[in-house]
Amino acid sequence: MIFDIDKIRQDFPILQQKIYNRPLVYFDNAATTQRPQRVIDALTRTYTEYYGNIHRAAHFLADKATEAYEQTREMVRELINAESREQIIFTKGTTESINLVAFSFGEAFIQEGDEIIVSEMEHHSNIVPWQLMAGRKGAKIVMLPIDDDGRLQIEKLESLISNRTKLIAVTHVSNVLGTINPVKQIAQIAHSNGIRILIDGAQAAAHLRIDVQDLDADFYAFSAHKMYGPNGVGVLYGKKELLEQMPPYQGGGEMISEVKFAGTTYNELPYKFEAGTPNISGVIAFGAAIGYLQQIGIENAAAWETELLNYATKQLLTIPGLRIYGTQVEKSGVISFNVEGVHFFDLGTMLDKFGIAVRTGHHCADPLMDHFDIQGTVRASFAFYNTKEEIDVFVAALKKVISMF
Ligand code: 7TS
Repeated sequence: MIFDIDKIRQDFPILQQKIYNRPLVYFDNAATTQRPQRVIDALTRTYTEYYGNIHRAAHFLADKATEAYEQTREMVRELINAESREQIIFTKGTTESINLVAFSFGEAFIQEGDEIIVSEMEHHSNIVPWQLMAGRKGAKIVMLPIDDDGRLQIEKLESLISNRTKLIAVTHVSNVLGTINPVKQIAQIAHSNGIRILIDGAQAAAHLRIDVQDLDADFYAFSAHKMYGPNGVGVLYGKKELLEQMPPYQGGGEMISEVKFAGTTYNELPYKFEAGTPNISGVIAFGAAIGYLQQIGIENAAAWETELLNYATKQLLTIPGLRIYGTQVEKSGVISFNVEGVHFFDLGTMLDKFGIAVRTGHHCADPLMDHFDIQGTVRASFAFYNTKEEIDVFVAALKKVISMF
């Protein structure tokens, strides 16, 4: 045991509950994690002590809220080792971060006939925004395939790159397979060909130490709600020279410098991309989540999650007819599987009756499902607050459910 798991679990009030009179086993952390009391307190404290609209008013509450909001920006900068706070843009989540880039980068840099490379294992939110942009600009999406182990075929990348390729969009960690992609190497290939890279960090930010400068990411996107923070808050990191050249994604308050009917000038970074009143309390509470995660230690969390992954994988593989999708060594704590003769949806529904929360379905990754010629899987995904005892309960329940079919 790397840290005191009983003590850690006490920090998460929701984990203390019983579901259908059984202790909750929460294995849906890839969809969204749960929040420690500290984050819930930060939300309440914001609303009870220093809530006001940020950046605009000359009064005490607004000043305090602005200070706390900007403090989170600095914490995010430090967390991912960005050069400057101007490169940290708050959005409502990974989805909005990617849509922002697809729109604004598309407007600034994509011409008719240009190409974007997108991997076969992407979540829909790293596919559809590019398709929308491609439709607007007359650009083309080129797919980077995976093999049957759930590995990106990066040896094919060079051959997919043409003189029209402008950007590679790839996930750091697959939400279905758990595969940790060699994004630093992909960035090197991209840059040696004069191409930009967007990394979808939704499944990485809570489980890997991210260093955007070391990765040499042009864009990096992630969500607070998958990092023990509030929902409705996300981050886009971007290289300054790109963000400066990109037009605003949305128009409104805060993103302007001066508005005249004859023409408007835009605010400086990062505010150019933060139109309107943002999720003030959410961003402030995200700061509390980052503080908590730093205290646990991302490396400690990852080591424990890997132990859980290995423990669960070993047990699951003893079940006849069970197939795991995604068998890479470089893998995060996500296990997607099917059991021969039992529909994934039935498995998920029955596991719920044992108080076990897993996700079933296509996991917003239809092209990946097509690769394996399946409609969906059962997915168990772990966080540092999960235990081996919970895995024992899960495996025993799974065996019981399978025997019922
Ligand atoms: N990218 C990846 C790799 C994801 O796993 C998700 C959400 C997103 C993007 C979108 O993030 P959002 O915060 O903007 O919604 N993934 C999942 C999942 O696997 N189950 O529910 C949501």
